[in-house]
Amino acid sequence: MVHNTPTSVVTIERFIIEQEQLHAHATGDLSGILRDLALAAKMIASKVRRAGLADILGAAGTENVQGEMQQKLDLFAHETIFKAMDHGGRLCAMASEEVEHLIPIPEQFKRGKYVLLFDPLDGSSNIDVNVPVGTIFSVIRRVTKSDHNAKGDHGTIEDLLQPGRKQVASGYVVYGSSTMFVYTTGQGVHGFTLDPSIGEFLLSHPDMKIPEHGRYLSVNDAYEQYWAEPVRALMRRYRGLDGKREAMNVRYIGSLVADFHRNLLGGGVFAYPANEKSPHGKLRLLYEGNPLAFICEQAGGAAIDGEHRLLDVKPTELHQRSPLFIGSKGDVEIARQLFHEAAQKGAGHGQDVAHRGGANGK
Ligand code: AHM
Ligand code: MG
Repeated sequence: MVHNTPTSVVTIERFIIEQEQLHAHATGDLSGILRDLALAAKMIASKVRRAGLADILGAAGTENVQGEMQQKLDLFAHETIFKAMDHGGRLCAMASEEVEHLIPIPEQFKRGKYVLLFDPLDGSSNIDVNVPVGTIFSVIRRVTKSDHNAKGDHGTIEDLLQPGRKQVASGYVVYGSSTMFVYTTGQGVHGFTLDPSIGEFLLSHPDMKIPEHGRYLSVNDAYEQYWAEPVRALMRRYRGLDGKREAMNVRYIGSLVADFHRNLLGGGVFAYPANEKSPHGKLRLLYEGNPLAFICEQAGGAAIDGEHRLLDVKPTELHQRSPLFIGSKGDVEIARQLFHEAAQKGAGHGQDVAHRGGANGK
């Protein structure tokens, strides 16, 4: 490959094609999905950049499936991704954090062998205060057959509800001081920065790796009063208060993609534990947890829901929530061990809900 000299300019399109050529049997479908997503990301980026100027700023006045206020830009991002992806003939169904049910491919278009799950604009409540937001996506190969219809059969809920380890690609876009597109197809994690003057994502962070132990702890402390004792013990450990490790620096933006991206580069842990008020945590397994877990593992990190590897959780609902501990392998392992010990002692740790199914509620 030619992209490993520091001076070569590699567009995301070219990189995707080069990666595809590593697979003898690739049909180009996955590459097409990634290219369409990169186009959608550019369209969303250009809108987000103008958020403070355009009349688009502010709440749209409707509530999404989880009952949160949708921002106008959430709707724009959702529509943009849907319209960029519906007609390529590569997908048989989609699911979005903004929509309650499976999103079918319109009848007139061909159906393909993949499903796409996405969070169109995560952290959008931060837009009004000019904080980075992000898009997260996950691509999985369908499990149902597709040979009864000339245009291919529609995908089903079974195609969407697969464990995260089945992902063939995942990624995120962070709309920050620059716009970055970061993705994996299981061959490392690669980051591209948008050059707005030419409208191209250029390879800027090839083969990203997260340090084994890191500097940053990202968690919302306001929930401490609602955490189970093992979570409190874990946070004391991360903060160096029990004398067993050096204190980490606390950084919490409250915008998952931005928090995750910083920790991927600098090392550390992002934690959204279950708590008394949100017994399943807040973050969604399919749109947030799994795609970032695939990225994190590919970068050498880890992601768990408490005791278990996140990518092994079998989802039961589209909008299922799950506790999330994600980041540097060594730091996530501390959480896993501590929760495991608490469970052995019979104390429980309140993070094991994702395995019980029906984890949609707060
Ligand atoms: P959203 O999907 O409605 O935007 O919510 C998800 C966001 C994440 O970006 C962030 O990590 C989390 O909510 C913050 O939640 P909290 O305010 O409870 O700390
Ligand atoms: Mg979200």
